[in-house]
Formats: sequence, structure tokens, C-alpha cells
Amino acid sequence: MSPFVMNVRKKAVLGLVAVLITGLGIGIPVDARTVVIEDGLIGYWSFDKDTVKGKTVEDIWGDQDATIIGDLEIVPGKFGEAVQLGGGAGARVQITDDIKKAELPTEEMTIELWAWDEQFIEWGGYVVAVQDNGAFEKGWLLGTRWKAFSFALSSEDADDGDGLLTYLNAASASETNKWYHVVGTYDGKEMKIYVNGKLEGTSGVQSGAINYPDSIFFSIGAYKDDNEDFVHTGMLDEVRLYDRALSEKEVSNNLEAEGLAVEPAGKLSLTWGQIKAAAGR
Ligand SMILES: [Ca+2]
Ligand SMILES: [Ca+2]
Ligand SMILES: [Ca+2]
Repeated sequence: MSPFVMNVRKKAVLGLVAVLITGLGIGIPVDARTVVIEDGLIGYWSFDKDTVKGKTVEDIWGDQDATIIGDLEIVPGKFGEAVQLGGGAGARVQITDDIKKAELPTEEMTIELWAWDEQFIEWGGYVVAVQDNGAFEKGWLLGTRWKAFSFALSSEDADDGDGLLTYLNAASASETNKWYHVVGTYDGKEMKIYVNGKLEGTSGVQSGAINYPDSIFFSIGAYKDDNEDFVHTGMLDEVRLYDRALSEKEVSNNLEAEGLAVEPAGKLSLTWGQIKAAAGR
């Protein structure tokens, strides 16, 4: 092969690559970010500073803005800012204490977040919509049982008359002062817990619709029900709630995700708010 032929071929290949790049640039937005799965998403509390106004934490996807109760701080987090808890008894981010107003998943669900624990307690609560009072066990939560991440859920088919919770614990122990991606899923037949994208536990005890109590303290950052109130000590970030079970592949996607597809973090809430306004919401 002569040097001339080689040269022509290289040029042809480079030309083709250039055409492809140009084509992508015109037709498809080039966005290298992995974005959050939107199918089934019903709530998203990012705790980014431009989404927190006074005591109000905006739900950047749904309509469930939350309220800061107690002395909590917004601090640099895993993505943008996060909420720092542990300031004192009674502190939490209240989504709503009125179950009639709460938008909760009914048949299937996923609860997802990034957690940083400064200490582990026996009954840790990251996101809680539960009543667990003696034999009365209804609702669900994502939190910790000592060093194990734990996803608890009560369903109609497993109801023993006053509700029955399964606390599904992650197989691996976690460590303090580290970020972990923690996800609990329920597809109506099986509960699963994922830590950093890895499946860490499965249970088939619960099936059917989620069994809710008549009253809850639907909150981020505290294991709170009628007779308990244990505050999380550490940070929580990028809390997302879905009304369906994400697959393992989708959990892996969200592990890498840096926010919604709308705009890069920072401009997100403003842009999303404008879209909502434009849509007449
Ligand atoms: Ca954040
Ligand atoms: Ca209790
Ligand atoms: Ca029971």
C-alpha cells in the first residue's frame, strides 16, 4: 500500500467521523450526564440551595413541598447541597403529617437517596411513612437497623389483622462518615434493597397493595411514629420516590445520575418551575 492510498483512507474515515459528530450536534442534544429515571417518579427533594427557601424544601418533581422542623442545615452534599440533621430531638423534614394529603405509592414503590451517617442507631429513619407500635405495623420506611441499611414495608396480603412489617436489611454492614446510595424497591411481590447499585437483600414475605395506617408523620430524617422519634445524625441527599419498582439496571442508572434531564444542576429548579408555569400548572 502506498503512503498516498493510506492518506486518502484516513481522510475518508476522519471525514465520516466529522459528519457523524456534526449530525449529532444538529439533531440530538449532546449531554454526557446520566440523568434520573423519570418514569414513575412522584417526588424529588434534592436539597440544593436554590430549592430551599426559608423553611420550605421544594419537591422539584411533584407537588409535595416539605417543611424543615427544628435546627437543620443545608450543607454541601453528594450532588449540590444536602440536608444535615442531628441538631436535636424533634428535628425532621416534614413532607406532611396528613395521610389524606400525602401522595404515596399504593401498589409498587421505590425509595431512593444518598445517606451519610455520623452514627448508627437501632431504629434509624431516612424516609419514613410508618406506624410500628407493638403488633400494629403499617406503612414503609427506608433507614438503618444499627449498621445495616433497612427497607421496611407492610402489605395487604401479609396483614395479620393489625399489619405486619418486614424489615429487609442489607447483607453488608455500612460505615460512618461515607456517602452511600441506598434504594428500597417493592413490585407487589418482592422487596429488594440495593446499596451502591448492588442487590443486598430480597424478601418475598410481603405481597399485594401497601398497607397504610390512618395516620403518619411522612418525613425525611427521623424515625417518627406515634410512640417513637429518633433523629438521623448525618446528611441526606437526592431523595426520590417512585410509584413503581425500579429494575436493577435503573437503580444502576440512578446511582450515576446527576439530576433531571431538564438542565444541569444549579439552574434546575428555576428551569423546571418555568416549564411547569408554561404548562399551566
Ligand atoms: Ca442535592
Ligand atoms: Ca413505634
Ligand atoms: Ca401485626
